[in-house]
Amino acid sequence: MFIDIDLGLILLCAVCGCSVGGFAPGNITCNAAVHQCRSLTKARCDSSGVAYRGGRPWPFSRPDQNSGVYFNSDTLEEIQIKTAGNDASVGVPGISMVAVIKSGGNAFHGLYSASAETPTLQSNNLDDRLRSQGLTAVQPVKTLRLCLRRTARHQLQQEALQTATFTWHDLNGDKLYQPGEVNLNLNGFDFVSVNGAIGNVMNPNLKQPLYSESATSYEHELAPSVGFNTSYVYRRSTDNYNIPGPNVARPLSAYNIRITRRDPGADGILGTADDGGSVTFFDYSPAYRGVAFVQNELQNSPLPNQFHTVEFTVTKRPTRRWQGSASFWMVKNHRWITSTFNAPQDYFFALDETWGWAGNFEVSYRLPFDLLVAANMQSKKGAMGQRTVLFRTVDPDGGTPISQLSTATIRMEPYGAEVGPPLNVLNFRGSKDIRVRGGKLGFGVDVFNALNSNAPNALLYASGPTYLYPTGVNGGILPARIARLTARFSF
Ligand SMILES: [Ca+2]
Ligand SMILES: [Ca+2]
Repeated sequence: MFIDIDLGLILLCAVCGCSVGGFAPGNITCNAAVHQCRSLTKARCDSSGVAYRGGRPWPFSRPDQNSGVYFNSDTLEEIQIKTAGNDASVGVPGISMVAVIKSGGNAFHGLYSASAETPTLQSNNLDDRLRSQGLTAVQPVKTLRLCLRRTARHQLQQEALQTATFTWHDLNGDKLYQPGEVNLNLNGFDFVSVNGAIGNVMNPNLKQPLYSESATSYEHELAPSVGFNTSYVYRRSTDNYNIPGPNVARPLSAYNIRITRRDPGADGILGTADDGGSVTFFDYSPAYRGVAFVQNELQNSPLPNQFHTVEFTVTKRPTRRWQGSASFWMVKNHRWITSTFNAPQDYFFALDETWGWAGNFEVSYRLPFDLLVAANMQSKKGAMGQRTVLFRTVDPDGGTPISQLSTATIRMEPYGAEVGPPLNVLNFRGSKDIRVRGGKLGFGVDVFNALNSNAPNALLYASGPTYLYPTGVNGGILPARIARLTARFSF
């Protein structure tokens, strides 16, 4: 249970929507509009009753999942927030907000507000499948265990600036490291990789990525106070790069050791029904082993990303007691999952050619006695991804070991081959204001996630026991349905 009591700090119930389109569709995120009303003093919130994994309390798990921005609406005279249907004058995708800040005066004004959520106002949206994956609303669950087997490596850390990874030979089999079990020579036979400044080189010709956008929109009045808007946006980014960039000291031709392994399928276990075919990838020649052959250089990728977005919106201006809007957009992606290519396998399924979509629906109605009721629905395509397999050093079938790379994570299918259930979030709000001497008294009730959806925001795609498990804040799923009661007095 938590109770916020804010003196002069207002809970702003801005219904946040899905960020549309964008240069990085991986970041097309839906704030789910649930539990969006936060005070400036978020640290006072307790998280009991909220789903979480691994026994770790999430002190801020219930607030919005992406935004770190909190508005104090008491400072705003007027505000307009559009989650969709922006015309070409809005240069960036996503939410557009226009606000007029209050001007000062000699008269003293303020607002007192209190709101409450309790476990009795909260539902549980866990089902048997999620419970079997270790999610629970009331108690900590088993921690995901990382099993270190004999191929475990020893890490050497120097002043926390860089990390070298070596192959560890547990010569006496006691599962403990003793000096002499690893050749710590950075150019020696046990060297696997290095992270940090030691392996990075400057590229004086590096350019900043260039983002360009073309947009066009069309508006038409369908009826008095009802408008239709459609827009098309083309976005393109060039000269993209990923930190730390490709290793220029180890060319593509160095990857000349062919390794063929059997795909263990989604369960990560060989010899079961879901096994796939064989996959071939490459390890680099031992001649390129050692830190002398690590020179990561930021380089502009010649491969551009492109996005086409179309959007349709119908808006009803506030007349005859009601207002509302409905919008729908789709985006066609042409996005490189990585801009860094070293080994031939880095090109495997590296292009995201998916379609994304989302929709918003909002309506509010003013009943007699100044009772305001509102509903807001957001839908969004489910989490997308592609299955990967982590191939370890030793081939269970006795084939060539991955001697230099040590391990290889391989994308096994096109991006978007895995699509989670759509995210549908329905919220309701009712409020009533009463004029009293010296000010205005208001009462409100919100119901967030009325459908009690448990759709995941993100999933794990690594083949193995946790394949397609939800991951992230709140166990990776939408927070359960919850009601909030609010009272406020403004003067
Ligand atoms: Ca040992
Ligand atoms: Ca299998």
